[in-house]
This record gives sequence, C-alpha cells and structure tokens, in this order.
Amino acid sequence: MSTFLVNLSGLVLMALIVWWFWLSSKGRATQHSGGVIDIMVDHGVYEPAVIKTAAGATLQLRFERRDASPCAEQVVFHGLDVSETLAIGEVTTVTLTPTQPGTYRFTCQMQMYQGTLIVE
Ligand SMILES: [Cu+2]
Repeated sequence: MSTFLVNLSGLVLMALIVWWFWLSSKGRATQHSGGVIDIMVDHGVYEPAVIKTAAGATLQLRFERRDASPCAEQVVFHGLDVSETLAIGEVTTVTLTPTQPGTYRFTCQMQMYQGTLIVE
C-alpha cells in the first residue's frame, strides 16, 4: 500500500511539472497590435514564444541572442519569407508587417527553437 502511495504522489508531481511547463510556455501569448517586442533567445527557447498581433500592423521583434550555440544563429519566419542572422550577445531587430491573418511559425534553421506568430 505504501509503495502505491509513493508511486501515486510521484505521478501527481510529474503531472504538476508537465502542467506547469505547458502553462509557462503556451500560456504566455502576448497580444500586440504591432509595436516593439523583446524576445529572448536562450536555452533552446524563444521567450515569449507565442506572439499575437493584428494584420497590417508593423512589428519590431527585438531578438536578444544569449545562446552562443550555432543552433540559435538564424531565425526563419516560415510563410513570410523573412529570415535574419542573430549575433551573439546582441539585439537584432526583425521588422515585419504581416498582412494575411494566420499562424506563422518562426524557428532556427534546424527548427529546434520554435515560436509562433499569430496574426488576427
Ligand atoms: Cu537550431
């Protein structure tokens, strides 16, 4: 009986951890109508990774690359024909004016870094 309880509490803990990570990555969609947004590039994630904006508004995405690994060096906006090389330790501004509503992914060239741009 006691091992069952230990296993159960382990499962509950795992579920909480998964839930917390899921919320922390998916729950931070920030709503914008254009403007300047700072995005941190570190530890394999864009932060924030989900950006919502309005169609026709101009966004200035300021990518601050802290990750020195070659993986992080490029950001590619799929479906928008935009890509940019990010310098280590610097802020690189990507200016976009998406006109078509939709969901666009932005990733590194190997697609390990994953982000989503939602245009409404
Ligand atoms: Cu990569």
